[in-house]
Amino acid sequence: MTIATIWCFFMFFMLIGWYYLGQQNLPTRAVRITTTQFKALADKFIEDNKVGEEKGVPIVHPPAGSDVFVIAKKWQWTPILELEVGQTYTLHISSLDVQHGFSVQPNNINLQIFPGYDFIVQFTPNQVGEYSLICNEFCSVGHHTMTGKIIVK
Ligand SMILES: [Cu+2]
Repeated sequence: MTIATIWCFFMFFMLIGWYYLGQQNLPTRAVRITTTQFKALADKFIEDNKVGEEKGVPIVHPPAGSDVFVIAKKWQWTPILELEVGQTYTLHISSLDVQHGFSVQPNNINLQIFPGYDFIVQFTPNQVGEYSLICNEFCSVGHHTMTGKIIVK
């Protein structure tokens, strides 16, 4: 019992410690926003920075260091981002319907995305290549098809 109790406390404090030591999750801020407001901001961002399209999904190339909007919606991440290596971008991510999970692979970034909140996170891609964006929160029947892309040049 004593060992189990000590272990419980150790694991509990490791949860807090790992936030600072583990570097597995980026610090985020969340601010309230309606889905209509977020969609309007994201649509304007896409319209202003669109450079192409892939299977109906817009590809955007925002200026280095700018604010970047990503929409999560059953079952698609919009848009496809084209970013520059070594530049820091401010990502704004929100959902227009249900809870989704924003997961960038192979980077170890995992964020829970809810409708009604703008999740703001600083992102600096440090390697050239194509990053996969997947949903890691079950969001009903098409969940497994919910993939997106970040292209780093
Ligand atoms: Cu999902």
